[in-house]
Amino acid sequence: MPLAAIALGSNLAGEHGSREAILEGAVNALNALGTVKARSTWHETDPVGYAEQPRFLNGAVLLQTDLPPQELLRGLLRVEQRFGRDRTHGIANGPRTLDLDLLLYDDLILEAPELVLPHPAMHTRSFVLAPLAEIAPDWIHPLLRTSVRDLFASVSCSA
Ligand code: PH2
Ligand code: MG
Ligand code: MG
Repeated sequence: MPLAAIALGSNLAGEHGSREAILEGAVNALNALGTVKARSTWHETDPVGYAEQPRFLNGAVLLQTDLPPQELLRGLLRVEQRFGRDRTHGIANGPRTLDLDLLLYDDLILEAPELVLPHPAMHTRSFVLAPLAEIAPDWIHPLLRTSVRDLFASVSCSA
C-alpha cells in the first residue's frame, strides 16, 4: 500500500484548542484516511516567509493509505477545515489553525494543477525536514535523489 509523508503546522490556537491539541487532533483525524505509521515530535519554529505572525508548532507523519494522491489531498483539506482553517480570509501564508501539506507519495513525481509532488519547497524548509528526518531519514527525494537525512543536513548548514 502507498506511503505518504505529510507535514503538519499550526500557529493559531482557538476554539479547537492549543496548537498542540490541534496537531494531536489532526493526527487522530488522519487515521480516517489511512494508517498513521510514524509521527515525529512537535517542533517549535520561527515563522519562515511572512514573519509578522506567531511561532509555529510543526511536525510530520507517515500515512499508509489506499487513497490516490489527489483524493488524499482532498481529505487533508477537509481535516484542515474541521480544525477551523479558513482559506477565504487573511494573508496568504499568514496565521493558520492547521496546515497539512502532502510532501511525498511513494516515489511519485506529479505536476497537476492542484498538486505537485514532491512538495516543491520541502527540501528548502528546515521546519519540514527536521521532523521528517526523525521518522523517514532514508526516504529518497525522487527528483533530487537525496535522502531526507542529507537534505536536512544541507539546510541545517546553510541556515
Ligand atoms: N508554513 C508556511 C510559511 N511559513 N513557517 C514555519 N516555521 N512553519 C510553517 O509551517 C510555515 C512557515 C506556509 O505554509
Ligand atoms: Mg504549508
Ligand atoms: Mg498547505
